[in-house]
Amino acid sequence: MEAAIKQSSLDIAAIRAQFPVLAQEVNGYPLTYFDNAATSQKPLRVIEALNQYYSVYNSNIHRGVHTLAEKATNAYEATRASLQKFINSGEKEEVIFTKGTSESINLVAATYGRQNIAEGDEIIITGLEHHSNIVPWQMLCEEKGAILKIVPISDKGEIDMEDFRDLLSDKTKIVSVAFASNALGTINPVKEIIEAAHSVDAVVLLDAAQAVAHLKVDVQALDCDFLAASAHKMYGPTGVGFLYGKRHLLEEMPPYQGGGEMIKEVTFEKTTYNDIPFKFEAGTPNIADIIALNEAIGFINDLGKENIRTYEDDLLAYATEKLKAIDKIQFIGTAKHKVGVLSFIIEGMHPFDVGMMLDARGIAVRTGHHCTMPLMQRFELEGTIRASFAVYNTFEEIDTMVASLQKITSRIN
Ligand code: 7TS
Repeated sequence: MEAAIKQSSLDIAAIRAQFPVLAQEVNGYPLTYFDNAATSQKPLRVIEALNQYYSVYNSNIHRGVHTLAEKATNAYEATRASLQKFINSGEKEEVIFTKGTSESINLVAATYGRQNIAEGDEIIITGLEHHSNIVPWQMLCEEKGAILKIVPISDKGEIDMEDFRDLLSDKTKIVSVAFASNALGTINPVKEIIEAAHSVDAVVLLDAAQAVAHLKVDVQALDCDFLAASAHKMYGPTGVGFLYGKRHLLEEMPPYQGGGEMIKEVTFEKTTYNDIPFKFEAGTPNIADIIALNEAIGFINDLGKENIRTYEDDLLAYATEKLKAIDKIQFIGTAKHKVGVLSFIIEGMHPFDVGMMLDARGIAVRTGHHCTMPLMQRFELEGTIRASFAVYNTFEEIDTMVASLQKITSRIN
């Protein structure tokens, strides 16, 4: 198949114009930013929302009677309402603001996990998880004497549902899996996983860090119990993210941290806790960034998730086809269903060196283990070179990367 540039319904030039960071040269070359799985760039409307908050209505939320406090509170809560629609949760109280995916998973492990996991219980994850979806469960298992079970990963980078079903039993209490893999791009069969896990009464957490900006996420249709994500991978600011949880679970869970805002009444003898979501939002949150996240959601909604998905799929197909021309390239992760992540190695070259040489040409890729060391061990690799796409990337940028790789690899022949 000849790689083809497909016409998108999106105006990519107009989209790029909204991202000031893209209009620069790096090391004397126009920036090609292919590190979107690590963090995406931010459109002007997100940057301006931050500026606006600090310049015009900086104020603490939920406590003040004054005008600025009310404005800040309304804007903060407006983001929660937008997120509710964005992931189609039944109620906005089911959306809790956190620092990001890592904190969201830690929150569940430290509250639901501590409350419900006992010695001999089992928690299932897959072999492609990010460290953020491994370590909190390991810590919990260590504390409780529980057992962490791992669904193996095939050579293509997929899980086999039969393997997953084999691990499921009455002992399974939590299943926590990536919606999509940051290192390989694999989209897991999450709907099937959830149905199977529910058949043994286990709860399911989806790590949606790599899904929210690229795939349709409907927590009610999926029927997941928890879902974690980060704003900074969906065109929003760093330092914020969210946890979705079903109301009855969140209500039964103990608080994560103590402090202001999460209480109803405090005496030295006893404290009663606030209702959800505030029970889980102790202290002054990252108000500005949460407000700016609303603009990131607006940016995605205005373009349309379906349009974004189609365009990124075309970029991925084009890049996969074009990169085959590189001598001694080997793709790591060739799953049937993938988000726009392309991991590869070049025989005879260290990924880090390739990354440095691409950077010298203004091309930003990620190299290394991508915080998935067990997955790299599975492929007997130290790391890969990873190009990951966002809606502002272009076919021409892919041509630039391929041409650069051709030059780089010609030196080792
Ligand atoms: N889960 C997945 C699937 C991720 O890709 C990441 C971050 C996280 C969890 C953690 O998110 P955080 O916002 O709490 O840090 N992934 C990457 C990456 O691929 N390169 O840098 C960060």
